[in-house]
Amino acid sequence: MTATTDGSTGATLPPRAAATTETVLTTPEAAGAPQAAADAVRRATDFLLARQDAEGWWKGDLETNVTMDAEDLLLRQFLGISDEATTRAAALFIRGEQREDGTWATFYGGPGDLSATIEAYVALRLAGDAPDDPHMARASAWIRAQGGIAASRVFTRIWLALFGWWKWEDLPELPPELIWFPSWLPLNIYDFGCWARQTIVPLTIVSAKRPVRPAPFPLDELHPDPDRPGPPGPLAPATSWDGVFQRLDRALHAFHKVAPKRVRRAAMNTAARWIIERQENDGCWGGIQPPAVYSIIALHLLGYDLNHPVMRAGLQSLDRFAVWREDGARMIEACQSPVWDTCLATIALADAGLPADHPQLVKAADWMLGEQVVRPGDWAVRRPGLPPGGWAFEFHNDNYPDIDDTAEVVLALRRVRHHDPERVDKAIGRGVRWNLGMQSRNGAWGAFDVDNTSPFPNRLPFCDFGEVIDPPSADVTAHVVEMLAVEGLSHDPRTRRGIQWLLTEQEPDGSWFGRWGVNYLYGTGSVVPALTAAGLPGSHPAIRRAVAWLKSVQNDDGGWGEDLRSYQDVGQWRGRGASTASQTAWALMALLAAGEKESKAVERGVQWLAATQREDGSWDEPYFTGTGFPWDFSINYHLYRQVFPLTALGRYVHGDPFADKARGDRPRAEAKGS
Ligand code: R04
Repeated sequence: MTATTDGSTGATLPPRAAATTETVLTTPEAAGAPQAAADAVRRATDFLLARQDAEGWWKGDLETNVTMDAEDLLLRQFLGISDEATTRAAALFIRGEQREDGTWATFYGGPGDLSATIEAYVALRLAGDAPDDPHMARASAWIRAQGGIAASRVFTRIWLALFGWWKWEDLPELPPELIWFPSWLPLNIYDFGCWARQTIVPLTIVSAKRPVRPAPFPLDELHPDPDRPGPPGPLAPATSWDGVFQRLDRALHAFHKVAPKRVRRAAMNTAARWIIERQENDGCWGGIQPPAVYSIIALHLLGYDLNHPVMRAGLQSLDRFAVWREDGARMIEACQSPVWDTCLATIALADAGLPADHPQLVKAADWMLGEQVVRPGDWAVRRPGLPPGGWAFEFHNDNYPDIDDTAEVVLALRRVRHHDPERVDKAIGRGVRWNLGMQSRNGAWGAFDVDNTSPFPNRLPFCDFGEVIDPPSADVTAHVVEMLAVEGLSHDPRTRRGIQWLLTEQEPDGSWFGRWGVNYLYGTGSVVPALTAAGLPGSHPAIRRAVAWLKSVQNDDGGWGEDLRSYQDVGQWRGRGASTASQTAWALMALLAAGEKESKAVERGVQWLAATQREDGSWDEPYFTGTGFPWDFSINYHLYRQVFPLTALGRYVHGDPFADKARGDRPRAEAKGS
């Protein structure tokens, strides 16, 4: 078990949230939960209302980890466009994230992460920090002790190979000819989750080109042995999957040497066209930072000048991922969350009791209506006949609307009284039809694609980081089921299959796994409200088991928390961790949906939220409660601490918003047929 910055060593329960909660536990509990909740709702409402953009959206910072910032500096170095001000500001941020032991983690309080620490270290060297500066020496000593560069992930070694700090031959191969695989062939690009697909296609070009720019300094201090590790160990048996894919990688290395130049060139050109076709209006790719970075490098290697419109727009889009902080530090967001934040904020404000025709809610609805994606994207490869109608998470991501955002936007739009109800109904109808069309074979829903469940991408030695497929998950499926229930489709056979799948996914202890939020608290907090919205009574055995589980993991302080280590060590950490505002809210949302309003557990949870709220109506939340890829990539959504407590407290005060509507089964705006 690894020590963390807050000194926790992995005992059954970590210490209570540091400074943040303790300093504000001043509200007298005498007021009673209902009064405390009403006061908290008022203050949280004001806080949120004051933070809406004039255009109607909300957007909190999306905080991840320093690999984003380090790779941004490495990209600039590679392209020869580093500038001193940017480097200095990024270095300031990276330095500020280092911990006492010299490491960087990928989430608050997490263990040192080798790849992140290597990338951050190299970025600081680019910024001029010397290897024998104490903070640098601590980092490199730790890196060596962990096995050095050789033990880092593939992405990290690719970045180092770009400067000759690692050998291209010692990286797994990924050939550009992949772009020609038809969509029925295993390992074709549509077998990968869309984020991996958008990352991999440009990287096939980079790894075919094997570029090496002059290293600005040596990096010997990051190898445990200056003579480098020898070749990798013996091959796994040819009859095992590992063995098969290792041999495939060897064959691809051999192919790299003999691939006819004209074939390679043609494959890379096809890949380049694929990339350019998917560039968004604002110059980014998929609304996420990594594909943009790799796409720019790939196109550059194919001869695109930095002044080419595609490149100019791409580089400019990268600047928009930068958040400049008051202290002059520059933080790179992996992704931006305006649509997600706006639908969640709209729901929260409606739950808080704001009138449905409040001008700020109408404004939010107007903005969301304008964001609906009206043209096909990559999802249409598996659903060619399905009309578009989803919503994406980001400002610009027309190629990759997601099922989760679509469900939540529909739920949000239903909470607003808009002056053009027909327009809203039409938009919702298209969204509902799109989500129904994106149901996977097993009756559940993934985030971006249908039946994205191939076992092969994960086997590639290249894919040693994160998730590379997008199989259905309980949290997304729950959001869709809740939305369909509110649309009066509780008894539709498609909804029933979703419900059935959710019931089979329940863990023996009564919880559900959280794919896109941490973790069983997110899964359970998503599924229980969906099941009750769809008409399951609070007395249903599945709901009772969930309630019992939630009560069993409530902290002594009345809140709930779940450490990210639950993704690694379920036994120790499932539902366990320092209380946080968003996770406490998820537990409360489930308990309230299950009819537990009068329970002691709910009262104590509400009191915890009320007591930890700050003067200005906000909550503090250093802990990361969002998930990009379980364990490998975690997210601190800076508005989660606000919107979920407001929803939970609002529902405590005003009751279940769908109490009468959802359980009826009158179809509303759904476009029938299709
Ligand atoms: C919360 C539910 C909405 N939706 C999930 C959206 C998450 C948005 O944030 C991110 C999404 C990302 N994808 N891929 C990456 C990523 C990062 C985000 C990504 C990260 C690292 C690397 C490559 C891709 F912050 Br390397 C989809 C369901």
